[in-house]
Amino acid sequence: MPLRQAPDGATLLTYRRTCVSIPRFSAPVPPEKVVTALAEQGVAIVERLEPAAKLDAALRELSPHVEATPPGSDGFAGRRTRRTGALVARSPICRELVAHPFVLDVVGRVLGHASNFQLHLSQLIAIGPGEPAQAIHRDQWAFDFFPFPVGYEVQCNTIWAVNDFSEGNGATRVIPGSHQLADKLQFSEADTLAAEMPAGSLVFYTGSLYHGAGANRSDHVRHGLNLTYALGWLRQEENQYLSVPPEIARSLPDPLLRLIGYARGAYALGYVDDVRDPLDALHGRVSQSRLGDLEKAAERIRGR
Ligand SMILES: O=C(O)CCC(=O)C(=O)O
Ligand SMILES: [Fe+2]
Repeated sequence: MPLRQAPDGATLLTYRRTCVSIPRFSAPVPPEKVVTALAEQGVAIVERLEPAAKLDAALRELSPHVEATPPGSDGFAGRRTRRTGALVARSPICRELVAHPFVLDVVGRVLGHASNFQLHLSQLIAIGPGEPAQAIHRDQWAFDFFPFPVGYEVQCNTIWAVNDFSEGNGATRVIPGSHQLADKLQFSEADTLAAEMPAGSLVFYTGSLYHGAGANRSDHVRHGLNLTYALGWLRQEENQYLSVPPEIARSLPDPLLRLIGYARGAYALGYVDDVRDPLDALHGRVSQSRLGDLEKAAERIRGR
């Protein structure tokens, strides 16, 4: 990860003065409050949005796949960390969580400046004991380090606590307010706060927030379910068309398929052969729809 030092001490000083705590809510909470906190701090925790037992059941559904997952091959992925993906194909509970109405409501407002958003990746992150802290980074650097303008969010992440997240077991480390800082800054663990939360809670953060997985100094594995959403015109980090094989995809409901990428972004992105809708192509139907909404596209040009 090509990090570099902060160009001037002032930026870090500003951060230290304003970073007090991570915005924290208890479910149920109106989505607007979470969206406001995300606009202000780039991060927000919603405690106990789902029963801990539900996350535990998801872990049981995934456990054969987790056992078969090799640990990471470099320090960033974590040599004592397993990252198990294809969660939409592998876990009915994860399908529910990917399409969680409250989460989609929040994400839809954070990414509402584009014509649609989609699932970017699904990953159960199992951090083993002894894993050091991950380098502090922005997830949107995945887009080949393109310098998106400050305030233009391209990604909204969620990490569900499958077991309790604590400072000692590798809770995600975040720098509230850092979504507004310059790009490619370098931070250390001491600059961050631990997103501690009980199982069944989740932390939302934008792709612009500086963060990283914490060090696991405990004797047990930290399980976090990372479900990330990004603008429909960006390439997905996890290739859903291969991660969810067509025979499984055909059994999934249309709204979930749209969410994982069987949708056209903007006016024409993602069509199949003779400008067919991807859902028509998946189900082997003749085209029942035309391209996207031309009038809406025209409105966007006019800036409405
Ligand atoms: O697992 C975590 O707490 C965060 C992981 C992360 O930030 C990443 O892998 O990009
Ligand atoms: Fe990350």
